[in-house]
Amino acid sequence: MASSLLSVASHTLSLASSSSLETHTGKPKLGCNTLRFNKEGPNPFTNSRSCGRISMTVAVNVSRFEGIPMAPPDPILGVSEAFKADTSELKLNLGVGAYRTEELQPYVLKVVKKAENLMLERGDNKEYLPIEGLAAFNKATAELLLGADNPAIKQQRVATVQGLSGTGSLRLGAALIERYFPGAKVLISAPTWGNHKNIFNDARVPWSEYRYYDPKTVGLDFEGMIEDIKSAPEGSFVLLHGCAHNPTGIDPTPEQWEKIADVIQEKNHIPFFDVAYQGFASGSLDADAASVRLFVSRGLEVLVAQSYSKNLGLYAERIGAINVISSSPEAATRVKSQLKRLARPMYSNPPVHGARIVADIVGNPNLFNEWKAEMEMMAGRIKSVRHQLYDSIAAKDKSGKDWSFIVKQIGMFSYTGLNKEQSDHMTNKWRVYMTKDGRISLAGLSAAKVEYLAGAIIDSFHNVS
Ligand code: PGU
Repeated sequence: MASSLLSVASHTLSLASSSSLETHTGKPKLGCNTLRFNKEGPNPFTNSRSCGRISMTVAVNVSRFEGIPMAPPDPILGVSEAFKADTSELKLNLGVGAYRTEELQPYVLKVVKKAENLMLERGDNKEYLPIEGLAAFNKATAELLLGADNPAIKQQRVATVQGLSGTGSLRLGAALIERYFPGAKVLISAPTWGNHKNIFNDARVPWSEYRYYDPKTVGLDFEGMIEDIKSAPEGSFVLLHGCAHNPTGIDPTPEQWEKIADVIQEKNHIPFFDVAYQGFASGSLDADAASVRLFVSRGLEVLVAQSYSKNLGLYAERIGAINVISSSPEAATRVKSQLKRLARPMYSNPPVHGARIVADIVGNPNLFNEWKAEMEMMAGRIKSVRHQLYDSIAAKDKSGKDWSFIVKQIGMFSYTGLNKEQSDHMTNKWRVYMTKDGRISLAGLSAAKVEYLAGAIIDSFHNVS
């Protein structure tokens, strides 16, 4: 009985969806109306649907959402949920890439608090922003990325649109690719940040992977990377991590970046940079933007998604931008108009709070310097626990295994090389929460927990296969 009800229900659902398709393609609608009634008035237990000459009544004790399966937990944000649910005193969250203090508490930058106070003093309003976002933010963010005196900015070849942090900005870039480069493929590093593939899948942009990480050397598979970029169809998009590659923490050297740019240029590919860690890799905003600036200085057209989640700790404010550097100001103007057109039906216009914070900090030399000092402090703390972790593992592990990759990697993460079973063991036995690809966020580690973590890693590595 339930199954026959279900089949009627799903039939009704398919009629409903075909009618909406016909509306989309401009064909006349079938004129479906969903009514609920009986002689006494509305009946909550039946659902009568009339579609032209077809009419049926469906009992609604079977959910209309029956066909929707349970989604799996998110591989990164799901780790934070599992961590919260754990009552153990030992628990340590090294899953999400979010900065913590030595006391393992979230950190709001002092300079951010100052900017927020300024906003209150000024009595800023909450009016809608334009679709493209806050003008002062867009100017500041492009300048921070490219350098204020970059010729591309002077020649007005940069289209910048405020986005919903790094993710939303990548999504806008993906939507632009889908609409104006139909069939073009995006090349993604193997491995990469867990959400990249979702973003391009949902935007219906085909992608394939290029080799990046070599488990044998625990380093960059540079030859493989170059080969794969070379053999991709001309005019592909190449997604590159501007600095502090997530999850591996392995970046190309400046010489390797030059060679990557050579191949991309030869093949007429379009680089698409994801810059989520500017200032967080080295502590210097300029040094961390060098890869992007190199490509722009060669006159290449480049897409860049930026995020202020990490470097300003504005995770929940959802502040970032998509920049498209074009070869002419006219192209940049048209691209910007289309980015706005893509944003409007998705979320209309972006939130103002984070944009004001960034614009106020970057636009005020005192606040800007305070930010740089705080960022250096955060990057420095992460570097320090990275070295402590290496020292502790190297001292404890008598097996002769070379753990020096820990200190060669940069940024927030260490890619430990632990496999899924070993990572599960880290969580199940040691209550160390981490992603299943063996990545740990060093931003979530304190000096006090280093010894404990070192013991957990050694145990998981040697005692679980
Ligand atoms: N790009 C990369 C390479 C990232 O690592 C992240 C965040 C983003 C973009 C997007 O960050 P936004 O907050 O949208 O600006 N990665 C973190 C945060 C958790 C997540 O997966 O969103 C991480 O732990 O990998």
